Amino acid sequence: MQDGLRAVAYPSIVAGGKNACVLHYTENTDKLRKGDLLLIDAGVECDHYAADITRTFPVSGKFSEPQRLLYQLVLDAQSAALEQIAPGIAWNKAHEASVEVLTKGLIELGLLKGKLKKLIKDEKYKQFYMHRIGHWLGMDVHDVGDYKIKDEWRLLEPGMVLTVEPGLYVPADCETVDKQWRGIGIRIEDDVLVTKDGYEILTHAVPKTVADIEAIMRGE
Ligand SMILES: [Mn+2]
Repeated sequence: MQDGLRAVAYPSIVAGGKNACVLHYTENTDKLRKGDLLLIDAGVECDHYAADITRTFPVSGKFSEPQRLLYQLVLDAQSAALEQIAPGIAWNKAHEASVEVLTKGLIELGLLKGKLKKLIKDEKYKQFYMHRIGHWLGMDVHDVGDYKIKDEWRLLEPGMVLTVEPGLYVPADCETVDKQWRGIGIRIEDDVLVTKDGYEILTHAVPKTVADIEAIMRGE
């Protein structure tokens, strides 16, 4: 271990298949099955600062069509959220952007039925996306710091570090959606620094597009 890398920042989550739908699954004892996705949420501390990274990738190297469609949707939601990271933008904007993209995509794919605005207002997306976009990151993985000041969402400032981690989790027993979607859990999480002009993804070196993940799984 190189100097400065001291310990894991939190218990790793290594969740194959439907275990990825259990948000804090840390038993990490199940067998991985061909055709399933594997979600790994893991980070080490470096010079006492925590990292918190999640990637989801196919065990056998290639996404199935339903897995790819949901994965791309989560990635699109993350891109939309990242567009809301800049000084002066309220903390909740990234979350709202992720909710809008995910809800719209879930309608298009047929997992949710109804009008976008109403589904968002009624929080129907929460059956598949039940956590928020992220948290402050620093010397602790869920670092100290207010998210609201006097009832107003805090504005981002240069030097702040946060995670951007949308996800979709379709319970294995979810009878309101077509069978092909059930038991798929996906999260994509990067660590992001707010800069003077926008943001920098500190974890950019870890592949996350469908093409890059399938290439690395082929050993390229
Ligand atoms: Mn996190």
